[in-house]
Amino acid sequence: MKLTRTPNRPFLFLTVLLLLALVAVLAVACQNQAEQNAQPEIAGATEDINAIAEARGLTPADIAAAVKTYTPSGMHDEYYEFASGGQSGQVYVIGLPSMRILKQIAVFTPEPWQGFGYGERGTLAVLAQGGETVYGEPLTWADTHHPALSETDGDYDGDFLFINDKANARVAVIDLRDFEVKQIVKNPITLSDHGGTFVTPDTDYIVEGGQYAMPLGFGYSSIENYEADYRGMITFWKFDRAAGRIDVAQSFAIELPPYWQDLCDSGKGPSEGWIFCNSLNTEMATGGVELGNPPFESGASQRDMDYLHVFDLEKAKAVYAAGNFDLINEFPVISLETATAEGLLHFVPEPKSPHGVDVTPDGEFMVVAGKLDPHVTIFSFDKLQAAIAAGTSETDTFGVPVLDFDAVMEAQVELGLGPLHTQFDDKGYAYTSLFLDSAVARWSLGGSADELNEDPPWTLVTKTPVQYNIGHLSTAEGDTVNPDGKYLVAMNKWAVDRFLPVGPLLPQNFQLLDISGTGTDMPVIYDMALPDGEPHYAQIIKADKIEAWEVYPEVGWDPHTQAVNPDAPLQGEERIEREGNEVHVYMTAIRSHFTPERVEIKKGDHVVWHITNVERALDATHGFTIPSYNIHVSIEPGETVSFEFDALDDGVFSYYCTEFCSALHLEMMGYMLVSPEE
Ligand code: RUQ
Ligand code: CUA
Repeated sequence: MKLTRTPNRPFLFLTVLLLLALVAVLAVACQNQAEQNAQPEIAGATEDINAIAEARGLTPADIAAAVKTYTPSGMHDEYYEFASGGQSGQVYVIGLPSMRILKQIAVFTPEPWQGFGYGERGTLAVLAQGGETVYGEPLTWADTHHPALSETDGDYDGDFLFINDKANARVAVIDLRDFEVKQIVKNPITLSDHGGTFVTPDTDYIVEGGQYAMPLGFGYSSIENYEADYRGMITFWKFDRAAGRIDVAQSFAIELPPYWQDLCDSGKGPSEGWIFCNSLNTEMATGGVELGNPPFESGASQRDMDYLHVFDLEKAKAVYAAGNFDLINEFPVISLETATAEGLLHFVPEPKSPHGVDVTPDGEFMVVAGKLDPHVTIFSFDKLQAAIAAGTSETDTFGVPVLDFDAVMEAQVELGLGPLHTQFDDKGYAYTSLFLDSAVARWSLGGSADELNEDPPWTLVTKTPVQYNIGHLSTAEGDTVNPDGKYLVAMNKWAVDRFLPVGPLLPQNFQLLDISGTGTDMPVIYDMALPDGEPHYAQIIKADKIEAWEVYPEVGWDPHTQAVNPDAPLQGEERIEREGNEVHVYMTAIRSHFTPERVEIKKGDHVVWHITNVERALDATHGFTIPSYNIHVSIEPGETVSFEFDALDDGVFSYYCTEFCSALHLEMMGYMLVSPEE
């Protein structure tokens, strides 16, 4: 056999070469032919497009929408959209205009693919930072709410993303170099939040506003003591950009009346250093319909006006720095009394059961939408300053100064039913979601933005119906001092008739609107079903602002320290070390094997296992699991992960790679042999 095979090798090689040459010649010939035929083929394709459109019942507007959004294979999107994943506790990363989902970032909830929360020490430590349930178990879900991109000079800088958990009053920090969550902080004085996260224009602070009033610090008090003992709050988390972490030791809160603080926004430009938050239930309704009280939804909607909370953050920082605060659960809280005495909190009446407050890109105006008022109300920052300087003798029940509505109000624009949130573009337009009308309203701003379009200031320009019951909307770079316009995403709460039926729980509907035009030109150009509820808010950033790593910078990288792990196993240094009944496994992964391929331990051992993916190739990720141990990790190129467990039972456990990384991926495995105790 040997003798006959050897002489045949050159012949085989020649045959293969000849075949390859033939293929190349044919390919060139085909290409030439295609180039010669280019003209007739395009004409043919146009006819086909019409035929296809007719067969599918597509209108010219549909074709235009398709052309605006279709992103051929290999072409990248223009924008990233970071959308909260609602009850999934995660964040969605979506490309615009294609609306393709690029990633789901694990934040508050275990996520199997990324191995987040499945044994890996670093991810378990991040999840544990989020605190425990009242039963002492770690929290493993969240109601992710408002993502906020970090800003420099009021513009998204693409470095970090923050998001709050409404259900448990937590805030998370995501590093956009590797799109991984690095930190979760639990609010030390309240259980749920709503008005977060919002950043100050240089990301010095991350704002977390409260929601439902309660005794601060979690204790019990009878609801009959609501006015005396229940309180709202706002927390200012200091962000340490160099460390990429919230600096809890430099953070503080302000005690607020037991109204329900709602959404907040940060001042910018002239209003930088000021924070604005809505409130509802200034009636201080406490429910108890069963006792003959009005139910919450009407009890909290009696008054025509609630209070816009206006914070002077510079003053608050000075009061905090002077140590003029109380400690609740060891967390600094500026009392309501101090806040009032120091003049760092003012109220402005706002109609009616307000929801969103949004500061215009020039920082001159604050736009408030009242759910039960068909107008948006625009307040002037200049007028606000004048009113604060003039002073007022009017106060609320708790002694907080209340400014005169007419003195601060600049304009009101009637838009329709159920206005909620407002975003902005580069043409001097504002866009407000109308929940009850199921529409997006475009209206023109006044002030310095007035010159950017032909429309008279403070007027409704057009409305585009959306499907259905829109909550938030987001425009490209819409929360910055410099919005792009171009696209708007309507985040609809109901989908009803938009998609194939999938049972009683329907997908959510993100709709993309083209807002590059003016006047009434504002079509819906894409419907995107999202298989998670309730994706709440999103921010959209230019793609070129994100500088994501392709692979980790060096082999042995620990994403939780963003540095090389000095104990990372490296190629040639793989080993198993035993100290008493503690065993350390130092393993490397590369296509297509783990080293070592056999790990022999004893029943009862405590095992600490480290794996480095020594690959430097883009996308050469390996996964790792040991059956029945509930361990799963993802090891991206350069990364080192560690996990630990007790070998509880003797037996034979085949560990293997869970990413289809190579042709011999199925062979990328090994045996953990646990021998019975001696
Ligand atoms: S708030 S849908 Cu929970 Cu963001 Cu207005
Ligand atoms: Cu590594 Cu499959």
